[in-house]
Amino acid sequence: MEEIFVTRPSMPDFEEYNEFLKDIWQRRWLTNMGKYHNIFQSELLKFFCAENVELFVNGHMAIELSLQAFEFSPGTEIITTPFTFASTTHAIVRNNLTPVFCDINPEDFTIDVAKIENLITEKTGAIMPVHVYGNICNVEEITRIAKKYNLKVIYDAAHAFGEKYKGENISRFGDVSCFSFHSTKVFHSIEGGAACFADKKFGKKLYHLKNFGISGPETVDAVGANAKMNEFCAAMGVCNLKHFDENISARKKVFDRYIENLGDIAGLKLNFVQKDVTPNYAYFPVIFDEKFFGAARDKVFSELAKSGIHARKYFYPLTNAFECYAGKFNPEETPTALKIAGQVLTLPFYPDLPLETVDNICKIIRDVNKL
Ligand code: T4K
Repeated sequence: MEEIFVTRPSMPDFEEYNEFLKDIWQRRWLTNMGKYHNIFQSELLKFFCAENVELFVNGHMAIELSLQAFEFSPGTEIITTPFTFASTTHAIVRNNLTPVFCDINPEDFTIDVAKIENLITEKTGAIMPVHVYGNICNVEEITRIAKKYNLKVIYDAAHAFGEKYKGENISRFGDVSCFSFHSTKVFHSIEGGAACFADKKFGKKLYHLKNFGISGPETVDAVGANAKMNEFCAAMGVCNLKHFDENISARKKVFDRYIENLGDIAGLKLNFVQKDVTPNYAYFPVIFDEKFFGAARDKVFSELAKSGIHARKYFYPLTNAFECYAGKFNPEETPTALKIAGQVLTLPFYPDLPLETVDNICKIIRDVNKL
C-alpha cells in the first residue's frame, strides 16, 4: 500500500541543485553568511518587495529572535492565538514573556479581532497573530488596534509565503513578519526562515542575535543564539524560488479538485480563498461537523489511515492545552479555537499529489458513514 502523507517537499531537478553543490564544495564556505546566503537574501528582498529581509536557520528562530530584538521586559504580555503550531507560543514563553490567548474567528481561524481590545492591559507589549493555513488575518483592524494602543505587531507568517493582500505582499504588514521555509511548506530551503521588517536598526539587532550577539571581532553585545542559515539550505532556497509560480499553479489544480469533490457535502466546511487575497494554497483543512456530516473528525482520520492516507490534525491540541503548559492556561477561554481543533483535519496537499489520489481520498470521506 502506498503511503500518502499530509505533504511532500517539492524538489528541484537534482542536476539543478547539484550545480550549486559543486560550487559550495569547491569554495569550502559552508555557513556563516556565505555567497548563497547573500544571494538568497537579495532574491527574497525582491520577491517579498520588502524593505529588509533577514534569513534564519528556521522559521521558529525568526519568531523567537524577533521577539527578543524588541527587548520587552520579562512578563510583558503578548496577545496571540492557541490555534497554531507549538512554535508560536513557545517563542513567547522562551523569551520570558506571557502569552495571552485570544480566540479565533470561525470563518478563517485567524485571530478574532473583535476580541483583542478586551485583552489589552498595561502589560501588553505586542500582538502576535498567525496567518494560519495561509489565511490572512484582518491586517487592517490589527494595524488600527496596534496604533491606538502603541503595540508592536509580530506576524507569524510561517504559512503565508508568496501571498498578497489587496496586491501588497503580506511580508509588508506589521513591525515584522516571520516566514518558515521548512521542507513541508509551500516554499522551502530544507530548513529555513526569514523575517521581513522596515526598521533597519531592528535588523541590525536581528543580525547580531542570529550570530551569538557578536557585533565585531572582539565585541559581543547581546545574548544571542546560533540561528544562521547554511549554504546548502540557501542554495536550495535559490533553486526552489525559480519554481515557485509553477508550484502554486499545480497546487491550485489539487485545491480545485478537492473543492469539486467535497464542495457539496453537508457538515463539511472547506477553506475557500479569502476576498482580496492572492493565495498560496498552503494547506487543505476541512472542518467536520459531526451533527450534520454524521461522523466525527477522528473517525475520518482513522478511516483514511486504514488506506495509508495520513491526514493531520493541524492544529490539535491547542497550544494552551499542551502538557508543558498544564495549569497555566485555560483552553475553555478560547472556545471557538477549542471547537475547531476538535473538528479539523488537514488533508494531503502538495503540487504533485495525483488528482486520482485526491478523488480516492474524497471517496473515502464521502463513504465514511457507510462503514
Ligand atoms: N509557526 C507556524 C504557524 C508553523 O506552522 C511553524 C511550523 C512554525 C511557526 C515554525 O517554523 P519552522 O521552525 O518549522 O520553520 C511540520 C513542520 O516541521 C513545521 O515546520 C510546520 N510548522 C508544521 C505545521 O508541520 P510536524 O511535526 O507535523 O512534521 P512532520 O515531520 O510530522 O512532517 C509532516 C509530514 O510531512 C510527514 O508526515 C511526512 C512529510 N514530510 C516531512 C518531512 C520533514 C516529508 O515527506 N518529507 C520531509 O522531509 O511539523
